[in-house]
Amino acid sequence: MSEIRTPAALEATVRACVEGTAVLDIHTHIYEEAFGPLLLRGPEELLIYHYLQAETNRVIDDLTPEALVALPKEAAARRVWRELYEARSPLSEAARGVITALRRLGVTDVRSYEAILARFAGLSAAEHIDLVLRAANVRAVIMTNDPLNPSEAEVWMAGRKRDPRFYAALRIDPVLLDWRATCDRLAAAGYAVDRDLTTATYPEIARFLTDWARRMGAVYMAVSLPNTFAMPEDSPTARILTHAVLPACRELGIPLAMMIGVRRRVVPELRDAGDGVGRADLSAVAHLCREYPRQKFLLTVLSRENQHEAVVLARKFRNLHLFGCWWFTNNPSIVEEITRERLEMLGTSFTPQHSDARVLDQLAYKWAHFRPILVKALCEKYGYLMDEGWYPTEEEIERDVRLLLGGEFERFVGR
Ligand code: FIX
Ligand code: ZN
Repeated sequence: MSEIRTPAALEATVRACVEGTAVLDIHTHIYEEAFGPLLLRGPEELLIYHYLQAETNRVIDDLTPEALVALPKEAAARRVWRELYEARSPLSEAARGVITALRRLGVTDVRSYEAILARFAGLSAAEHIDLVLRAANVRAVIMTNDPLNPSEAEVWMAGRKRDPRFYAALRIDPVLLDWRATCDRLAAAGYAVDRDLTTATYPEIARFLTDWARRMGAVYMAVSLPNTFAMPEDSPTARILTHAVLPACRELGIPLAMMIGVRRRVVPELRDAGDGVGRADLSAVAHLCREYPRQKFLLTVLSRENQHEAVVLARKFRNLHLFGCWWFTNNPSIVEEITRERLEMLGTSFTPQHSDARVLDQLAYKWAHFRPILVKALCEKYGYLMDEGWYPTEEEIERDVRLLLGGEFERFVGR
């Protein structure tokens, strides 16, 4: 176990460990092969990512937002390419990401649209998954699974062979946030539920959740919550959370992941590209962690203004695990700030990033963009220790990086 004594050796070791450690990506929207067309992949899907639709919408005036998002895939991708890659340089994080992904996946001429399409033509889903996971050095991903999506439910009910690199997470937004509409769907599926949330309805909602979580082998339940989320409160969301979701999580022994701070459909015509952000009141999270000490919670927050408060909360509660730089915070300048802040207050006891990939190929850029930021942040922190005569070994750095890239999450969830 040789100690690292110089800044150059530290840099080289941290870089090798961060690049060489295979990641467990704990929140994505991609699917394993068995889900067929639900798995989005390839250059056209990369280009029509809703982050890029939002950026294209800003620079055109011949199409309304509705018309832009309604373009067929091929035309939409070409239009994004023309506006964001030909009429101007792809400097934004999402636009740059497409170039990084294409390069890492073997496109040699990233200026040629035809060469880009040709690189992926004829690739099977299985080959594509192998290529991307290898290029991104991702060992496994956690999907986002919605049993109320009929195309998804059909695959689960068919019980096809599972890919061990893909884990499930049960997404429960419709149950918590749109009870009136969801009630009818649960009733149609054979659960004795009532729109008025009678006492007998909660165990039936919990039964729906436990049935699906077991069918999927869900690692956690997850919900994206608006910035107005409040607990305790007399609202359908708070009541269902208290009387159905938490009992179901308790029975299953799994965490609840809360992603807080989205303002859905600020510009509804833009669909996903029209969602925004708002500052949340995290006393709701403090309430839950305190009232349910044996329930584990995963937390990520969307507003930059909530990040520091979230880290302080995580210091208080061992049943709270912070993860990822979500969506509008997944920009290098903000990721660096948040990662340093978390290392400074939590050491290694958090998961600094997830990809949120909606398109398989995005794994290649999301992780390629994150790793150098982690290297920089870690070198700073080990460097401070070395200044005072604490010299880390390669094995210690490897261990710490493993914790940050999935190991600490696995410890937290007990897997
Ligand atoms: O709610 C979520 O899981 C969000 O990550 C998505 O809905 C969002 O549209 C997204 O893709 C963010 O990266
Ligand atoms: Zn997401």
